[in-house]
Amino acid sequence: MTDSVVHYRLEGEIGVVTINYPPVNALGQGVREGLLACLAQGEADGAAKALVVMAEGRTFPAGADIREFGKPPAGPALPDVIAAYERSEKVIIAAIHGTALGGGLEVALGCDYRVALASAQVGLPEVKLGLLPGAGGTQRLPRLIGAEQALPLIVSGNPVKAPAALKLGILDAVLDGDLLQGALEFARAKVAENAPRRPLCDASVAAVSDTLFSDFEQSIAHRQRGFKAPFACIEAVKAAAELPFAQGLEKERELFLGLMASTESKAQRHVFFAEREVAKVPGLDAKTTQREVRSVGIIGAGTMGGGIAMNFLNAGIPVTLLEVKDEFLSRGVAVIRANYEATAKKGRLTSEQVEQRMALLTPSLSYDDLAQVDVVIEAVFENMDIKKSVFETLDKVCKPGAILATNTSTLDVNEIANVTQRPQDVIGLHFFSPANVMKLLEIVRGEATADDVIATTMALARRIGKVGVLVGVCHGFVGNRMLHRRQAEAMALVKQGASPQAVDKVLFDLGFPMGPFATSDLAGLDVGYRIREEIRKDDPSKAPRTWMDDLVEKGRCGQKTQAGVFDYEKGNRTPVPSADVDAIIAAYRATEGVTPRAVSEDEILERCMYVMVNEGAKILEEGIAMRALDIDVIWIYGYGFPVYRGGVMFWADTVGLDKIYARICELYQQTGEEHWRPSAYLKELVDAGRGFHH
Ligand code: T1G
Repeated sequence: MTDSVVHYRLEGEIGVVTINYPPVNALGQGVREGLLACLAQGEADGAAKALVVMAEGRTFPAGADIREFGKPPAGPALPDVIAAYERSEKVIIAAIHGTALGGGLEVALGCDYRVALASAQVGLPEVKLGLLPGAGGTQRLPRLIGAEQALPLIVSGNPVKAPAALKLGILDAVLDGDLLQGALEFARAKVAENAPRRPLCDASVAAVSDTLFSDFEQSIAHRQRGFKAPFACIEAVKAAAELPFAQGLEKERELFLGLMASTESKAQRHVFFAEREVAKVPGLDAKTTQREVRSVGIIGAGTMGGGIAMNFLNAGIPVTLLEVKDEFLSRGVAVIRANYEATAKKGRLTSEQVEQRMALLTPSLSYDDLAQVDVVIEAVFENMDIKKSVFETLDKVCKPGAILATNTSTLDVNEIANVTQRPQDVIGLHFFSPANVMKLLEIVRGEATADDVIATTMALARRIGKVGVLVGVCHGFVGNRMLHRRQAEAMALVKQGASPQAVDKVLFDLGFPMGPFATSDLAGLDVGYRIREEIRKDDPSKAPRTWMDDLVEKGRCGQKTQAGVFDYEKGNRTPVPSADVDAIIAAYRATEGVTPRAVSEDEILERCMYVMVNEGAKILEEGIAMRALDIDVIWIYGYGFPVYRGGVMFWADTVGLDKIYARICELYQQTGEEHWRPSAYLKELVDAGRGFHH
């Protein structure tokens, strides 16, 4: 008999059902079975006047066991377990600690009362997995707190802290001290006052305004563009308001099964696990020691340096911020303070939190101030000579064992490491702009980088709220190497006849927050122009002039000049196609001897996306990324790839690698261009009838 993961015992006159299924007491098959068995024990126990349901370990159940999804369903089904608790003759109290999420909260809603520790949180995050609460949550929560209050919780999927949950009416009491003792006391009081059972299935949803659901749907339409689950959540809550409980449950089930089978949910569930998998480095022993990080030095107080500094200040880690000139340093510090004050104005920081952060920041004009820091991150101009001289100095100044990191976005980390006597301590920490906002951190391991440096920086990424992904050294590492391919293809499409707005529309419709040209306008066209001019100084053929250079030389630098590839009205970030730009492109085509042709949306999508899939496959072949899921996570957290498509490589699997491979071979045949040379790994997968993820 396998040791049950749910136990029953009598505490005085109260029966206690306790779940013990690490790590998060997920409601797997064994737990569901155990809950029914222990309910039967409690109901048969004459000495038990009421029952308490709780869990050991970190948390009350954090949801259904998502590792079971996609496998043949094994009974008992969670809705049936919850119904059994709801139908019980005995009063049942859920005692919550940790995070009662999804099915966990749904189990608690099947109980008559709910109490929780003040530190607990409750929520229905299913929508983040492309699902909806599928065990009665969309029907019981509106009956408990009303549809108007239930809607935002279910559609956002965000948890609420215990005190707020008490105010909403989800909880009946918030306890201090020992949960079990508090729950037993609460249960005894309910027994003493002969408190009634409160099955939510017998309640009805309080009347709502006629336009509640349509108004709410309108309010999320923009942000939830392309997602399915949020709109299904609204439909389910609407059913709760309009149908009897049993029929509402049926509607919820129908919607849930539809979502479960959807590509969108499979993609979002893939991302849920992938963003946790990336932290696990194959071959790096989980017990690898880490170096202590108590303080950080950052070189460069510009946009990147300042943004990087904020991540550490937010995590309570002291930062020494070094610049070469006082004027740059003061401006950098002022920008950091201004960012915090803007956040405080939105109510997301208190003024004392702003001061706490600023107190951890030490501006400096001398490398000597970095002598004792544990990690240094340089964020100076993207020029190899400058970076080398910075690392030569760091090598002399920093204490032994200090980790020396470069924020370069494309340069060779090995070349930088080799100017020091300690290449094993050198690593790349590639932040994405704006560095205090974007969650992705590409962690670039050099040939000599030591394992404990990798382990330390991967842990540090989590500590500052980043999703750290380990990558190897090549031009552009993983994200930018694929991005450069897409940008080059987008430029080629425009040269051949597509308009910039047509290219942007295709990628916007796929789900990117904006297309490649609107993105360039946001970043500033002059950024790329300066890099190309640098390259052209050595060898013009390496960066041939394009219509983009003409734009910059005419002062069209993007949003910041209200004119770039597109026009922008003052104070408005909406890109407007420009006749001037069309003329510049036409003139460019003429000088290149190109007669423009019609370019279909399919061709735009295939060429912009398949070139990235092919590059991603080559990146895997070369070992620059460890797994396809690492590339997926990079594109979702670094470039806003739609999470409901799972990442570039997951999306490729849904399109079909055979179809993609055939098109790549065609394009290689037509153009002979290196970036269309089919990846050998991609061919191997296609020949084996596999995808990147299976
Ligand atoms: N099922 C299975 N494993 C889970 C899990 C779950 N629900 N939640 C977490 N894990 C694993 C996770 O993969 C990791 O494993 C370990 O636990 C620690 O997680 C019917 C259908 C609870 C806030 O969406 O939000 O209920 O990597 O690293 O940062 O309506 O996990 O160690 O092997 O994230 O402290 C709804 C998902 C499910 C909650 C803890 N519930 N989990 O965060 O640790 S659908 C959720 C979380 C559902 C019902 C529907 C977080 C956490 P490993 P972790 P953490």
